[in-house]
Amino acid sequence: MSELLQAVLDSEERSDLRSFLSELRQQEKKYLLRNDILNVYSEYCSKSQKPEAYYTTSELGKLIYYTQEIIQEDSNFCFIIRSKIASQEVYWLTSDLSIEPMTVQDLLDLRDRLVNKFHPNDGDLLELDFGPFYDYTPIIRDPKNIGKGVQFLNRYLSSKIFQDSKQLLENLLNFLRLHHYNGVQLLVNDRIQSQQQLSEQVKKAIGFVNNRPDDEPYEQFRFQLQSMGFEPGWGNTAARVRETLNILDELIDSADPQTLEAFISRVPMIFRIVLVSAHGWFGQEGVLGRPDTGGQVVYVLDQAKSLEKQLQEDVLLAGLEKLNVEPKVIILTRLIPNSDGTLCNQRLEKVHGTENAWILRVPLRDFNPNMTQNWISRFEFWPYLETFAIDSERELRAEFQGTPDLIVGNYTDGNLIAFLLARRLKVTQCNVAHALEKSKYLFSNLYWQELEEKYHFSLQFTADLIAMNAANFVVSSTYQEIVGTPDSVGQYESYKCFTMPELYHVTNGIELFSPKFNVVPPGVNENNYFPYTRTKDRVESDRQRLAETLFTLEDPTQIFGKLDDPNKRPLFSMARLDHIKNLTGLAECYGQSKELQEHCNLILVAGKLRVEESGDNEERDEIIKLYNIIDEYNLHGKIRWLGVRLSKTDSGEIYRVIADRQGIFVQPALFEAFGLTILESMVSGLPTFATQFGGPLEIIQDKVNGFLINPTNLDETATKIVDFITKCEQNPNYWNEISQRGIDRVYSTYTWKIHTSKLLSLARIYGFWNFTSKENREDLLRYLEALFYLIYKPRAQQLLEQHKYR
Ligand code: UDP
Ligand code: LCN
Repeated sequence: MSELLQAVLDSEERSDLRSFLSELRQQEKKYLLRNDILNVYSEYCSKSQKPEAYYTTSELGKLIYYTQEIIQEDSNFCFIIRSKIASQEVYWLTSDLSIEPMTVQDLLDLRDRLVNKFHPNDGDLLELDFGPFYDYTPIIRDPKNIGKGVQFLNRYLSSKIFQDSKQLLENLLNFLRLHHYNGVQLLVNDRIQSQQQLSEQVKKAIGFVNNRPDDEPYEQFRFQLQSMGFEPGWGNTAARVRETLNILDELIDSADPQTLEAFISRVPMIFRIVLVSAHGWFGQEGVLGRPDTGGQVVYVLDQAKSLEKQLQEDVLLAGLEKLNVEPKVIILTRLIPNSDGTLCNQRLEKVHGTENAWILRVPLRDFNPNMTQNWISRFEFWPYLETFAIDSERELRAEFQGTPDLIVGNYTDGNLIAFLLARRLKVTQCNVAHALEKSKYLFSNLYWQELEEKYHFSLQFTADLIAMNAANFVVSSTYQEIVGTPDSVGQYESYKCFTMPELYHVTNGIELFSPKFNVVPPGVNENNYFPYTRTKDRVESDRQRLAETLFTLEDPTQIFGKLDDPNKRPLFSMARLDHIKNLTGLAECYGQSKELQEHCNLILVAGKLRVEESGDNEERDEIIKLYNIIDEYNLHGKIRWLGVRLSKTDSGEIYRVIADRQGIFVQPALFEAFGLTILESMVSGLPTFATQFGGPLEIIQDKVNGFLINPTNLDETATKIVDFITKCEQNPNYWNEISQRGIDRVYSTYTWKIHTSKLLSLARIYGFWNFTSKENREDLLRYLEALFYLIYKPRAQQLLEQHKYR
């Protein structure tokens, strides 16, 4: 029995619970989510004239705080209580306060009945349960360690070496033998045949390099090492080879997690990487701000550059330079023949500033040219993934003249393609979600049938389940992306248990305590985004041109609004014009606050200015809404709305121009998975106000290096910004303090260097783990394949049929 429920029943508040249930019965809604529950509770408290402290400190208050959902059926209730992160308890409460625990199956049936999709005569639905497949793997116990998979795995593996050193060291030796580059053996050769020999030869080799000067190049003693059983890959100088051998020696003698990680991180096993970002516009110029095209493109491009650099450094340090080892990174995306002035119709494009990182664009098979020659929304892209993966395999093999060592998927479609490719190529698969749509749209699974025509969630959620379970490891940008916060469910967590009425029930969709989850936040491109005070790195003519564009230029084709007083402090935001980005909410907040209007102008860089220029439903709705708000609150003369596509350099400079005027950046999204614009604005030195819903909650430390806002509370948001401005006016240094702390926060925690060294280290450790563990993934992968062919594929084919007539 839930301790929270029991506490209420054992106290004098038992009758309060009864009255609260009666309040719930008066509600029109029968399915209440957390916000609704809090509202009903607050109404109940005020109606019953409860003292203020009761709201939070009473036993009932505590129960309500942890209750995520309440579902009413007849006059009884189902309470879904999440008293701990990543775990839920479900109870059935009757009017006489008897309480019964409910099984997951009962809960899913109840939800189905709610949408009238329960037909007992039809028998049961397909039930998906991934739980048994995780029985093979070690599981994290404490929720606070979720997302620290690799640390856990290192501890686990090193304790195994300790317990059963012979077997694991044998595995390690076999693992070291595996590595080649273009047919050249790396690390160990046939002269070392057993773990015993490995241990002896390592000591001998250490003795040998100990007598050589630190900086002696590896090439000068390569052959002596070879005769002892060691091939290239241990280091580029005597000092580096000695260091690596010493780490291995320590690992053999007394394994601990740090030594294991230090050693495996040095194993030269990754030279070729594929980053799959399949849908939409993927390019280096002229694509950002288009529908579906935002942070993911920025993330993948910056990651590719940083990975290449890191791989080059690793190759150098491992002493592989003379073998002509050339790391290569390929971003795999779709080719769009009608490319609207972008380079998305080019097969191969080099990534700027790299030696060997490329964008490889593979065309979709020509089905109906009206579809496949044009941009396709991410919600419609599903029928093309399988054939795209098959065609891409051939192209990748040709480009690499071999196979890649790691495949990283991005977003649902990229992750599914990564699964298909990794399966065919037998390569480590990593998943990056960016944003999981399931939690973005309320009741997206329960009412999937009604939403299907527009969103095709049945395909998306099935693809998510397949890819996230198949991945060897998952990289998330924040902890809450996996398991949320004490009062909100995480994005991955929302896949744990849900119903797709009439399609399937998911009773255990993902193991959140699996070490496959790793929090590795992205960084920010430091060449484009840097503090506004670094004047020597700024181009004066760009600064002037962009200041004019932002505040005074008249160009009705791209810019709306003329400012009465362009010198007022700018309140700035930049985002795609999506509903969830809520720029219209920000405009409304500004419109409702006379004080904000007095102190600031509102400057928005977003989407397009005209409905007829947009091919995206949500963008069109938001354009109309924004014009309505401007008229309703008469914001003419106070607002500028720029429907421009900025070049990469301009998009960096624009933040700095706002900072020159001691402006403020506001990110008002209703939900933001991570929020790269927040890093960009902070590193530029702009005090940043960002949504408390999602990733920004982890990026910003409230009132220390930025501010968190509840964008649905317009009044409170306006007051927070006005308070900040007032404080700045009283103490002119306050703006600088927050600005500097924002800059420090990004440089200390969010750099691409930190990201890629961690990512590569993960790839190596998981490579080793897969090799050594007895885990049998084949049964899981077969189950996932069955899902793909039996559920995903027929539905994708149906959608393809519909595309025929577009
Ligand atoms: N961006 C841009 N022009 C726009 C809108 C966005 O250059 O009109 C860029 C922005 O600088 C950031 C990215 O697109 O690098 C948006 O990333 P974020 O993670 O904030 O949001 P997403 O669009 O991925 O949801
Ligand atoms: C998608 C989003 O919605 C953003 O919140 C992220 O910052 C972006 O991807 C990059 O991961």
